[in-house]
Amino acid sequence: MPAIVLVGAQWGDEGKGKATDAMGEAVDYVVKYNGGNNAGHTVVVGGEKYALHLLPSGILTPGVVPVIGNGVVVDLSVLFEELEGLEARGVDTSRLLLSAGAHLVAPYNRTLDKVTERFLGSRRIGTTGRGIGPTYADKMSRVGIRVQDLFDEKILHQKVEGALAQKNQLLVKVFNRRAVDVDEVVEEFLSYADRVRPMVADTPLVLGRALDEGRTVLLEGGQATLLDVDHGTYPFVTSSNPTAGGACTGSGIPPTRIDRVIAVVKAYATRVGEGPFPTELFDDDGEALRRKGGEFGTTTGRPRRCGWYDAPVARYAARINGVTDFVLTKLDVLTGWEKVPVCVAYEVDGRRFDEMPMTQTDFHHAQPVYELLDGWSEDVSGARTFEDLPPAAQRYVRAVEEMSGAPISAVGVGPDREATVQLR
Ligand code: 2SA
Ligand code: GDP
Ligand code: MG
Repeated sequence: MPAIVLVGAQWGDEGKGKATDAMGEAVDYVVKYNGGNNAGHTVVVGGEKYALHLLPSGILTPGVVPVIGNGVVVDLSVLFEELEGLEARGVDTSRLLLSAGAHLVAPYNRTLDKVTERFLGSRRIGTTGRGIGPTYADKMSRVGIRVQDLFDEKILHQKVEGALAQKNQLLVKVFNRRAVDVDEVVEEFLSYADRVRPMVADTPLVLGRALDEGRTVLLEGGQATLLDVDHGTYPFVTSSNPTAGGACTGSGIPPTRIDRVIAVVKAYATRVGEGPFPTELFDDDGEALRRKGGEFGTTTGRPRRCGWYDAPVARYAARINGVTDFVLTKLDVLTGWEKVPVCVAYEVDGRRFDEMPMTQTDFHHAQPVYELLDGWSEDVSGARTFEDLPPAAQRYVRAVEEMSGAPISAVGVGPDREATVQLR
């Protein structure tokens, strides 16, 4: 039975949290498979606003089993802070499962993230400063600490010692910081062990069995396609695989079990942090999109860079992820423009590119080629069927669908769970 992947098509903050939450009772398990508390999902339920960072959005739906997969990096202090915050608001968090294979964000990796960014100066990535990059680097270098290590003090000590052998040299000699004490780190990790124990599970086994029993599993991507370490705008990316392939490695669910890949795409584009963004606006239109769309980071509060819809980016996401359908979000934010530009191709030093250029250098120099679509002035936030939308908004939806390489199955017209137009 079905495993469904849900990914971001652009640079993140497309509204994946709302889209996951909206699937609600139709799913039995919601699995976060990449990233950590660099993610930020704002979900509005009945006027109540929830900001989630590390927990899967499915935690808000009664009956759903939320799962933190092996591909996630977990900051335990944030995990418990977030759980306590939800419990205080009456959310039942007792069903949460945590993969024994997930990696832990060590305190020294938070420090390294911040000092490395400062060290890079103008070449910085604009990370969230949550230690995500250094923790994935440790995983790949085979000096990472995993959830299961919390239950073997001897191994934990050995691993922390191993990880710090090189890092302390770096911290002291390059970054002019004091060395980190192995025992202090081990003690901090161990202080969480008893609370973590009941939620730890062999999640690939649990999910495999759930699929065998006919349950529906939703694999929820953090960040987005163009922030993917392999397929994004490297090096201005996060250090994991938010794309559909990452859903398999980050959860233990094989590709043959995936039936549907939904990509969430905003009706315009935004980006946080550094890196190329061809349709970025530096004028009043950009400011208006930011204000009307509330485009500020859920995790760090940073203002998001804003620009027009980029169809080559959407087509790229459709191809890389094998998208079966798009959820188009925030159409309501576009109300009020007489004409809405949509990027249909790029021009790079006099050459036209209909698809994403192969090299970063070309993408950095890409100038958008715009088509102007008719705008609308009516408030669309009350629309619940396609026919409720004004004709120009209908044409906008159909035009971007035509350009983006997969059908649109739903359109978001407001932050609330109900503010959605179902198309199929
Ligand atoms: P990191 O911290 O190593 O993952 O940063 C690397 C790049 O990835 C970007 N990134 C994000 N972009 C958009 N949204 C993200 N989550 C938060 C949100 C962001 C926030 O939902 O609003 O609150 O600032 C996210 N997480 C990582 C990041 O900007 C770097 O470009
Ligand atoms: P995510 O990281 O992809 O989950 O997205 P975020 O939650 O970081 O950012 C999306 C923001 O847009 C949140 O504040 C949502 O409440 C809001 N949102 C989602 N869908 C819509 C929509 O259709 N219209 C409007 N106006 N806001 C939306
Ligand atoms: Mg977000």
